[in-house]
Amino acid sequence: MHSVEEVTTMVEKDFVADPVTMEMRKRARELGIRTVWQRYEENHARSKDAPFQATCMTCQQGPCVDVRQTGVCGMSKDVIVAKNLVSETTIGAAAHVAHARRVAAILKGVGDGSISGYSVKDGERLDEVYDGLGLNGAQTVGEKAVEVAETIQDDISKLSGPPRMLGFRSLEDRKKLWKEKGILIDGGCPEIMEAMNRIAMGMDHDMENLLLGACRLGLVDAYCGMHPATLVQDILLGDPGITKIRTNLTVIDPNRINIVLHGHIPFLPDAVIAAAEEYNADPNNRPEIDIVGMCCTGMEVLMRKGIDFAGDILQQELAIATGAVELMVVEVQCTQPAIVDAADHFHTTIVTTDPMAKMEGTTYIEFEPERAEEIGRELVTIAVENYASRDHSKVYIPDYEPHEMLAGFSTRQLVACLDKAKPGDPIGALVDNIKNRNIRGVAAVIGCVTPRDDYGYRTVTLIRELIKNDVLVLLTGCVGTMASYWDLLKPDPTYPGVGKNLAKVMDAIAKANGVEAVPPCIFMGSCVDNSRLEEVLNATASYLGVRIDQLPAAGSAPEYIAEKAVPIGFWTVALGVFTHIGDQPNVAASERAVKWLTDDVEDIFGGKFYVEADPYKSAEKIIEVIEEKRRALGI
Ligand code: BF8
Repeated sequence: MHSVEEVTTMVEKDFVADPVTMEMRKRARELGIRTVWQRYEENHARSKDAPFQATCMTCQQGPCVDVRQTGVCGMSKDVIVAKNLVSETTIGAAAHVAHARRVAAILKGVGDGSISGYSVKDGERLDEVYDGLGLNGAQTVGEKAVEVAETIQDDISKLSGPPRMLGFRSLEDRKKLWKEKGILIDGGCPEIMEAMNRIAMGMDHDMENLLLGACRLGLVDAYCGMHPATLVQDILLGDPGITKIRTNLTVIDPNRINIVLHGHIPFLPDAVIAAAEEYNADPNNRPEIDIVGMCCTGMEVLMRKGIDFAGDILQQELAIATGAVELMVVEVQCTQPAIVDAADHFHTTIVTTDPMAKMEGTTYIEFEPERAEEIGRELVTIAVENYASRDHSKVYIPDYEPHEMLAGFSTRQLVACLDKAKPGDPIGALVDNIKNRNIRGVAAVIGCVTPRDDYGYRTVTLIRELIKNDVLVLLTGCVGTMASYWDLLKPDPTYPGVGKNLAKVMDAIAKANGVEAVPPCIFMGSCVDNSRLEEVLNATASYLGVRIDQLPAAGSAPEYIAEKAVPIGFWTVALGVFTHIGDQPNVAASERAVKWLTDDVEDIFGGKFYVEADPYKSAEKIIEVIEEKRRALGI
């Protein structure tokens, strides 16, 4: 358990915070725009003890705040914190299932011809998913698309029986274990309903049963949310290809009409990009439109379309504070409602597009996939017309070059690169280097960015420590793109800061692929692309003939903030992964719950949570775990 002091802001004197973000924070303050850091300070000062208290807001006998013995109903602190955690996990899983639901409907519409703005771009992926789900009999691409879509929809809704996607994407030994331990799930929506049911007043009062329930929601998130989302996006928008893009707020070009795409589901963004290209193709239309991405949608469009990335969750008000954004299009998740206040200082129009994510003070244009092209053009027109209202004297973009980022590493791209290094045996190329200690182990560093510390401190320091010690780092989510601001995704043949053995492997892979260098870390995409990480784990475990929990591998979400991260964490623990989180969820009031999450659960699934804010200590522990796993494997 951690003391209050340990989880408050960390600042290290030698750490250089991103100067662009720091300068824009100052600019925002001068303009009277309250940023997330300011709001964090104000709120944290009042609520810093809350994570260490058991508080139940469920029924009207309460609320029971900072429970000392039991709540009014007699509920123990252990059960209160477990119920609260299940609640958070349910919300996170629901977000990813809703994402999958939306994209499956588009796939179905493309298949049956009712949606014409998208098409099957990756037939190979469609075939792989169609076969993997055990489907057969379809004659045409359209029929296959419909069947895959309906299977995903069935996985989401079915009352009994495990999702077919789980059968397709997880290893046999895991499925067996989950069945034995009673967490094999039914359809996503019934699971979410039962999770809400079990946390209703007077229902589940067994802490372990509740926490196992959170593990179930981890599986819901993965197999009814992230996996289908990634797969449908690959099928319809194409498998990512390796691409070089630029990052940070300075990609916003003061001489262009700027549209920021913000959210998580890249279908409307795809239509906006197409409409902007159409606009730019006419030489009479000047200045040109520039599209930049933000948050996970930004990661989706950088991976597939080579669109520059303007900012993560903490930078959204700052993007508007440049004064050069005509339009911010938001679909779902991770939107800070404060962008409306920021936009009030400028001409920026914010358009919300999803019926479950409306925001007061914005323009609402619902995204209907059947009208994608038309809506894309409508949004472009809004941006173009709004450019006339820009006050050029208020434009302020820090004078720094954007950072370079080599991205687009889907699992297939990664495997293709490895295949060049060891033709016909790509996973062998990875495993050989793990066995001979050139790569000590693999760590996936994922998730959000917190306003707690010096911007970037925790993640960047952790990654630097890992790569220095020859740990291969795979990245997804906001921490991944943020890492690029410290050039951790820039190919450099001198491999600065990379351990000499890991650098040797990277150099060999680069040479085999005919390029000068590969980046020190591998960026694999958005948060739903955590599904790609399971592909890597499964392939490696299968190749070695071991379980996932035996691999010299670990996961880390050093700065998680969103509820979505919580079911992802329970999923990785249930997969058998040692899972580091930088901040403890609000469970510290229960020693039993903390012990279960950080210790007991390992006996069940082979994975567990480990909480540590300090990046040096976290890196040390991850390396220690990797070494233990190596010893156990005799390598
Ligand atoms: O899904 S990393 S802050 S943008 S939750 Fe959100 Fe976290 Fe960013 Fe994407 Ni993922």
